[in-house]
Amino acid sequence: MKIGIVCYPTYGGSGVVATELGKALALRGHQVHFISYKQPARLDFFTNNLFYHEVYVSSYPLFDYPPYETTLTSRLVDVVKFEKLDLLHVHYAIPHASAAIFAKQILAAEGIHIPIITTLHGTDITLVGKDASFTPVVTYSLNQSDAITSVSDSLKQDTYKHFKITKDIKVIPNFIDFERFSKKPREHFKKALSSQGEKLLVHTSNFRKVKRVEDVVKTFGIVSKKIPSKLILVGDGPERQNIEMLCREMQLCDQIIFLGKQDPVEEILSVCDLFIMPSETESFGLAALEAMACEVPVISSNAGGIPELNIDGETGYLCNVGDVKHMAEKAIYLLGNEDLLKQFKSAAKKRALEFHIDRIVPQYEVVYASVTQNTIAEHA
Ligand code: GMT
Repeated sequence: MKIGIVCYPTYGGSGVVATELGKALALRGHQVHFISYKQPARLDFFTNNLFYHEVYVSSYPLFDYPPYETTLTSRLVDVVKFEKLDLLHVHYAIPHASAAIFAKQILAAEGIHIPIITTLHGTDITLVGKDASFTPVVTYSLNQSDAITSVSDSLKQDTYKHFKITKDIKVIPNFIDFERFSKKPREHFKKALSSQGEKLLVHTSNFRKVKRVEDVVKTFGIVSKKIPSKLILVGDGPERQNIEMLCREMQLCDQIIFLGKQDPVEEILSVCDLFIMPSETESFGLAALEAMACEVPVISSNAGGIPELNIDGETGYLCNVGDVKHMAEKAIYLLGNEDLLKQFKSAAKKRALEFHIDRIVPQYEVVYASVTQNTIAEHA
């Protein structure tokens, strides 16, 4: 099949999932065309069936706000026609779904039928999308999509709650590539981070408010009083400076290591003992899945779709949002019991295997087949 993928090119979860999906589809023999304003961060190799089409946005001085959606729509029309795409798969509703639906209508006027699949990732519904100023556009573009998928059942229910959706939403969870995300023997690295054999707690995120990184630090503040430990913070974003200030106020600077944005996150996860994800909302929790694949159990909030991944008392623990005392209690309990920790580490990996890329990607192919049936019959 010839598949167009529209996504954000940045390190955000939706862009990562879209790019990894495109790469996997290309390996499975499809021709994949990425369409975005920058080359996606994870698009680190090309083959003869993997393409990237850049969207250029005009900087004409009249435009206080660059008309990205209009330019994207035009580019979609162009790529669909020139490359003879079979379908467009857009990731993150805003503004990708509405741009795709407009492109579909333009193409329909020229007698070209292009099916649109919209995948909902989280904040496009739970934070940004439910802002009333987006409601009519998001509702219309979802209802006009030929198929809608969401990364968890929780996000599916949120979508029905916040928008009048008349279509079925198919849940296809995030997935993980075990060739990259698996525990690597990195003893020298472990020694460098925990020279005295301290336990290593880790958090990776884009340091946005919704991630509640301050709860990670507060939890660690309690844990470090009982368990010799260090906290590794991976990633960067708007809250980074506030978090640095908090570490200073709590006099934890010696025990907290800020690594900033890191590509080989699997190398870091491989030497860690416990992942902390206290998010306010989280549609799935891809970062937790990456940790679990590297045999790191997870202490998380019970927000959104996280309980569909992290199993309380088996792969980690679930706590109410903001309950740092409970999170710390559970962390101390687990880190203080070597046998239990070992058991949780292997349970985390076993659970992650259920989201193996080879199990999940074919579910998207089934959706593609269902929306292209008529088109392919027409072409035949
Ligand atoms: O984590 C983020 O805030 C980025 C965001 C995105 O859409 O780029 O991630 C969302 O999509 C990921 C991939 O489907 C999910 O694993 C994340 O849980 C989700 N984030 C939130 O819901 C906050």
